[in-house]
Formats: sequence, structure tokens, C-alpha cells
Amino acid sequence: MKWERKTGIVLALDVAERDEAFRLLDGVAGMVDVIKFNYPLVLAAGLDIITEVGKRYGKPVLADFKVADVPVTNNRIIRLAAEAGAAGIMVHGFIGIDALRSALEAAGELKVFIVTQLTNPGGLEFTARFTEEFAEIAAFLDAAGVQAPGNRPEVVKKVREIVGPELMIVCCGIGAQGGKFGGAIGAGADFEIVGRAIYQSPDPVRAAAGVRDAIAPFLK
Ligand code: BMP
Repeated sequence: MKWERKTGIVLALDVAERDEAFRLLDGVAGMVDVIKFNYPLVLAAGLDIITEVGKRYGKPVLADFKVADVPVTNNRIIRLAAEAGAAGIMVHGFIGIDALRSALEAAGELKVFIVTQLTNPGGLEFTARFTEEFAEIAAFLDAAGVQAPGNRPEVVKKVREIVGPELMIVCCGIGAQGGKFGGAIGAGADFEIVGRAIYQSPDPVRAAAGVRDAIAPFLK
């Protein structure tokens, strides 16, 4: 089942340390549907911050750990994320079918999102060649969803055609990386991941409200 969507925003909580994280969340958590952690904050603050944030704000937490190793290691990372209370985890598509199958098994109830194409220019060098295959594999393996580049809406549209309506598509590359708010959802995504456009603003609450209002017309 898909995560509940009210604003379509996944907050990329990529601030440097825990006090800043809680300050930001106290202001903007009500305007976001999902809270996404990446390595820097978890390495700085410890995995417990995932548990605390999940409990305090009652939103699904996406552990964006870009899992990309051999199965034994992947599965340990996945289980740690699940035990910490994450609701989803990001796994790279290029690890191959055996590792993806194993990751899905280790994940259990934890929703697995498969990365299809990185948003940086280098994402076009390698990941772009396999985007469609990664999307096909995600659908074939019945993953919960995929990541797609929100700064390339035509790719999001193609990925939606491949994965069908049931899988969730989460898109980064919005705001700071040039993607337009609402552009990815308009192209078929479920959620837009937004980080710097909110947390680097001098007024993050206002910025989040602006993002919410810009996305709203694209929500059906
Ligand atoms: P920002 O809105 O500040 O650009 O943040 C985007 C977030 O999405 C970061 O956490 C980044 O690591 C992640 N991300 C990305 O930017 N591009 C991808 O292809 C995949 C990502 O997960």
C-alpha cells in the first residue's frame, strides 16, 4: 500500500546535526508526508534519531541508505533500519537480481525503493542506460517503489509507464537541483523529495508552505 499523500512532500532531512533537525521538523513536519534521512545526519547523530523522529512526528521515515553491497551486508543494513523504525529504505538497482531479491526478503514490511537514475549530471553517464531495466525489475520483484529523477520529468513519465500505477515513485532533484515543484508529480510521481529548498531557506516554514502550495495543483 502507498503512503498517505497530503502535500506530496518528502522532506530530505539533510541538516548537520540533531538540534537543527528537531528545530526544522518542529516547524515544517506538519507540511510533509514523509521524512527522509540520508547518511550524513545518521552518521553524525546515530541511528536512534530515526526512532525518535518517527515517534515524535508520526510520519513514515525513509532511510535513504542507497544500499549497494553484497547481500549479507545489505541485509544487515536493512534490518538495522527496520529495527530503528524506518518505514522504507532506498536500495540501488545495479546490485543485481540476487541481491535485490534478498534485500526484499530481509526487508519484510519495510518498503523497498529501487534507485532508477541519479539526478546529478553523472547520473546520465551510467544509471541512465539502465533506468528502464531497473524500473522493470522493481515491478517484476514487486518492490514498494522506485526513485526517479524529478529534474527529468520525461524520465519520470517513462518510469511510471513501466512500473504501473501500484508502485510508489519518489523523486529527488526538485528545487535546488533544478526540477520544478509539481513537475515530477505532474509526470506521474507520488512524492517529491525536497531538501535544500526548505532547510537552507532563511525561513524554512515559509519555504515549505511555498513548496506545498506549488505542488498542490498537481495533486489529484
Ligand atoms: P536536495 O533537495 O537538497 O537536492 O536533496 C535531495 C536529496 O535526495 C538528498 O538527500 C540526495 O542525497 C537525494 N538524492 C538525490 O539528490 N539524487 C538522487 O538521484 C538520489 C537521491 O536520493
